[in-house]
Amino acid sequence: MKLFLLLVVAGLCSAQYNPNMMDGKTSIVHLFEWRWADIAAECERYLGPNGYGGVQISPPNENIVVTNPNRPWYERYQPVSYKLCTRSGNEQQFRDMVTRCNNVGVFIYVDSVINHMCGSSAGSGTRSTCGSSYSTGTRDFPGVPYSKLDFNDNKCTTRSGDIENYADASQVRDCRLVDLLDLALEKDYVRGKIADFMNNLIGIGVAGFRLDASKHMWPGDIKAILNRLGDLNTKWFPSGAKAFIFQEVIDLGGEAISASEYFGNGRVTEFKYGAMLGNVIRKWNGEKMAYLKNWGEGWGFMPTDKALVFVDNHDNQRGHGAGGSSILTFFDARLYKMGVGFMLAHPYGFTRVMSSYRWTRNFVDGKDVNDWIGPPSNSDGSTKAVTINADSTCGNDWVCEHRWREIMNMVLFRNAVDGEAVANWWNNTGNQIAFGRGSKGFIVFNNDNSNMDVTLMTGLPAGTYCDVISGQKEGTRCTSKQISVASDGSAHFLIPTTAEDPFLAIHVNAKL
Ligand code: AAO
Repeated sequence: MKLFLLLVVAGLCSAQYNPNMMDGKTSIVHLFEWRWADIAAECERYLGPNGYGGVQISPPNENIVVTNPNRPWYERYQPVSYKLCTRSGNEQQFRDMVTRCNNVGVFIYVDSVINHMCGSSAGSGTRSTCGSSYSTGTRDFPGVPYSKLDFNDNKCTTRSGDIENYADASQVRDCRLVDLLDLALEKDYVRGKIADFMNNLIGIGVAGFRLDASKHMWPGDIKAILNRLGDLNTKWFPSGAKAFIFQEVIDLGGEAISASEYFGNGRVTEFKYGAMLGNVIRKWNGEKMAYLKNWGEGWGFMPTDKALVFVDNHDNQRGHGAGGSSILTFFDARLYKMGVGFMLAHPYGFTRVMSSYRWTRNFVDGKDVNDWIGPPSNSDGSTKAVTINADSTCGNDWVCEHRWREIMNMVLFRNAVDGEAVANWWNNTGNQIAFGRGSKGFIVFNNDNSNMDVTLMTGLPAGTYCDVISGQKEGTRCTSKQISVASDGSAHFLIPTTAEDPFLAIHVNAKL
């Protein structure tokens, strides 16, 4: 009985760290600002067949329409109601996306903005994505409904009503983040409205949630909301399965609030990961790849089973949030592919791949003044479709990093080596490193300014393997480089500094 209780409790607790993905899948992709119709098609034509386990979607609920600047991406972080109605699509399109993605084993993770509503200076009107009215002066959001009783105005002690000092945990949670009207999450009524919203999504079939601005919510308030969530839809998930939870908490150290306060609710974003990996790959601050030998907890990161990791996210790829200029993005494609390649090869954390749209950066005094630019859109403000070119890249200014051969193939690498520990680590004293994952896969990087010509122990069974960075296995041949592993497990690697991608990876599913 004691054992039974222990199992039940462990089962309940462990679920929110578990992404609920299909067996053998290990990564999700953030399809930032994509339309639901495009995501549904992408699940069927690309993500399912190419090893992706899920999609983080942009906030699906109604938001205010910001016109100055003109339709920035960030308007979606200013809710007006919980109706499923945004530039990405309406409720029927949302349901169609969830059903079609789930049916091909690619699950949906919803970016949930539950800490706040829109900015206090928005005024009043019906300029929202579904026409719901709002009045920020009186704190009225009839579409929910919320009234002035449902906000933290009385709890916040700063003069401006905004967060003024991140060293004070109470104001970070009870005051307004950049003017956004802060919901009173300790109220039963507010918790109920948020739980209804999330349970509606669970009923439709989503697999989990990113909790936006979690640092700005008390961990206990989040817990109280999570306790009200029902089990996942048994049409696609085992009975008793709970929604996967990952909380956005920026903790680079040195503030009043730490990420560990949120471990009891689910996983937490590890922002140190992308900031530090960027420094290493760029060789800034004296960093070098050889130091990656104890990457993970050894670098002061949170425990691996609590971490959600990424090279860049929708904020720090454009200078919002945290991380600074070290963050690697598609703008630095060669370095970016190495960074994402390393992330997907290394066992630490649960991995999220970023998929962006292109915009023209314009740095003024070190700040990109175009950081607000919204998704590719038509003159009426509607978001442009994701078109697919003959070479499988995307059109209409969608970058589709997740379709880059090197990145997609490393998602498949991660699936192939899932559960295997780092093995056969090798490094020179600089930026040439190599490591395996058990006897399932092996990766080699040359980020030095000299050619790499080495014979290394891979730990892989003897045979001929296709390099999945310069090409891949197609039928019975390799489309590019091939590597032969000798009977003792060793192999010869040659990576010139001038290589288009100065790294190389092989795994058991790409063996001839
Ligand atoms: C927009 C306008 C505002 C306006 C507001 C209301 O830009 O001027 O007042 O509307 O009208 C996004 C945009 C915002 C936008 C908002 C609403 O980024 O610009 O405001 O939508 O439309 C903090 C939060 C974190 C948040 C991040 C952006 O803690 O939760 O700011 N991220 C999420 C979303 C994000 C979204 C929201 C939350 C809001 O991912 O897209 O905002 O829903 C420190 C703190 C961090 C803090 C940063 C930035 O970080 O630690 O907690 O993040 O500051 O304020 C070093 C430090 C690092 C520090 C960093 C920056 O790296 O080590 O700790 O510097 O100083």
